Amino acid sequence: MKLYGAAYSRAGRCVWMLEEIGQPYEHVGTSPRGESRTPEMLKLNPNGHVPVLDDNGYIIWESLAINQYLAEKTGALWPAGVQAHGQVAQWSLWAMTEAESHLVTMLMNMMFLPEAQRNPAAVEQARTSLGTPMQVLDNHLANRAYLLGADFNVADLNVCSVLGLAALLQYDLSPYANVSAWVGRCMSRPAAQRYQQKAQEAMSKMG
Ligand SMILES: N[C@@H](CCC(=O)N[C@@H](CS)C(=O)NCC(=O)O)C(=O)O
Repeated sequence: MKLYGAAYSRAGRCVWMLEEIGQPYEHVGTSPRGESRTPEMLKLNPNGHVPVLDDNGYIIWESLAINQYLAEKTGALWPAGVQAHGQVAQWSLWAMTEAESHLVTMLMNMMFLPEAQRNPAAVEQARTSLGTPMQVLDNHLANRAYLLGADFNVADLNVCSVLGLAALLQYDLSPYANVSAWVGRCMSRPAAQRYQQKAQEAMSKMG
């Protein structure tokens, strides 16, 4: 099992999953700043993005699909039953389509773009738009500890790791008390702590 992608990038989501599984894996900290577009990397992922997982010659990309594959393959954090699998896909796709784009807009315009190109109005628009999916999640978590019920599984890992950007952006979770408590439960897991440590180390090496 070989994972490509720096732990501070979206590859961190898969680092967290691999840490949960607890089997040995090789981690190549490919930087998303150019290294993901070398001819060798483009052969693995023609999109030029990380993460990419090479499982003994089987190549898969897209962070949340990698995690779902790893869960099903190993049985770790993989709930039983076809309906539960549907819920895993539902929440993973929801995180990507309903929440991530707003977070990325905020990230670009608050941190990544050169200051002259940043658009504060886009940040405010994204912040407002993010409120809708956050309220959906908060309502869902009102009467359950985790997305599918009593147990943490790959759906939680996927959604929580996408929403991890919110912490980086100092997005205020306090209006969403159920989300805030759930994030606390997810992030206090030893594997999540190891992932965060790796992401911070990789970020500090980046300078
Ligand atoms: N939807 C993809 C997005 C992957 C993605 O955009 N990765 C970024 C790093 S966070 C990347 O590799 N960027 C480098 C580039 O586009 O050149 C996933 O979740 O895996």
